[in-house]
Order: sequence, then structure tokens, then C-alpha cells
Amino acid sequence: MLLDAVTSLIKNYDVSGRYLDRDAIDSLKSYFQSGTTRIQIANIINANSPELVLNAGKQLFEEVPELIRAGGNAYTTRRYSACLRDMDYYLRYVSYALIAGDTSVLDERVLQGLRETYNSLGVPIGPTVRGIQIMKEMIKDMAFASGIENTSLVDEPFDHLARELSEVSI
Ligand SMILES: CCC1=C(C)/C(=C/C2=NC(=C\c3[nH]c(/C=C4\NC(=O)[C@H](C)[C@H]4CC)c(C)c3CCC(=O)O)/C(CCC(=O)O)=C2C)NC1=O
Repeated sequence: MLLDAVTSLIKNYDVSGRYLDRDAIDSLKSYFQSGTTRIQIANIINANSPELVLNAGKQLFEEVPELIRAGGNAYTTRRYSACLRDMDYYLRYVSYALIAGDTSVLDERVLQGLRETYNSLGVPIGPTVRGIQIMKEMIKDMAFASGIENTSLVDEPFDHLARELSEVSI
């Protein structure tokens, strides 16, 4: 089920038949208070997605040039494009998760079965995680440059992807 911060919280309280308590109200408050910032950041992503993906890919291939050399997983035009397309998937779903204030959309639409697919195709996880981190850094910089002082909201969905994909603490 696709959840957002509100439905996810209500679901938890409903399961045990409780009224919303102080913790619930605090977490709802923080979700609503961060709403404008979430929308601003999603807008930055929406308005810049092609350049973000392209530049993050460029930086990744500079850092890990073996990927695009003969024998590398992103070698050949088809696989190079598949790699950038995957980065674009991550970015788009992160923008949804940011608005939702919940990572269930990532679990359900992106992460399910992904490790197995990657392992069977030899797509290396480490560099994929690095690609995700590069996009995170770029977006945090852009958000900061646009006047958003606390860019920590950006971390959650990217870190969730990276953590679940690598299944190790980051
Ligand atoms: C919306 C959710 C969703 C995701 C996430 C997704 C990922 C995904 N990436 C794939 C392939 C791939 N993914 C990569 C990615 C990379 N190779 C590298 O060296 C880099 C580290 C990395 C880019 C950062 C590559 C190169 C392939 C093609 C592999 C092959 O066919 O040999 C495949 C196999 C099928 C295909 O080629 O389309 C899937 C399913 N598909 C989806 O529907």
C-alpha cells in the first residue's frame, strides 16, 4: 500500500485503537510545518531532472571510469542509457517520497526485487549507491542555493534507497 506520513500514522494508531497522542501530534506538526519546504525541493527536482541525471552520471563515470570501459556494466550505449534511466527512476520516486514524507513508495515501486535483478545482470551496487548519493548532494546544494537553509529533508529518501539497496549501514 502506498502511504504518506498522515495515512501511515493513522494506520498505526488505528491498529491498536488509540487516539492520537502527543507523539502523533508532534510528528504531524513537523510534517505539515515542513510541507512548503518539501514542495519547494520537489519543484527543484522537477525543474532540473534531465540535467541532474546527466550531471550526476557524468560525475559517477569520472569517479568510477571502469564502468564505461570495455567490460564495465555501463559499457555500450544501451547499458549507458539503462544506467541513466535507472538514476532517473530513483530521482522521480524520491520526489514522490519527499512529498509523501514517507518511503513506502520507494519500497513498493523501486526496491522490490531490485537487488536480485541487479545481481543477476551484474549491475554493481556500490557505484549505484554512489550515483544516488551524488544526486542527493547536488539537490542539497541547489536547495541551499535557493534559500532553503535546512536541507536535511532531502536525506531521508535518498539514504533509504542507498541503505536498502546496499543492506549495510551507511
Ligand atoms: C521504477 C523502478 C525500476 C528500476 C529501479 C529498474 C531498474 C532496472 N535496471 C535494469 C538494468 C540496468 N541497470 C543498469 C545500471 C547501472 N550500471 C552501472 O554500471 C551503473 C553503476 C548503474 C547506473 C547508475 C544497467 C547498465 C542495466 C542494464 C544491464 C544489462 O542489461 O546488462 C533492469 C533490467 C531490465 C532493463 O534493462 O530494463 C531493471 C529492472 N527498473 C524499474 O522498473
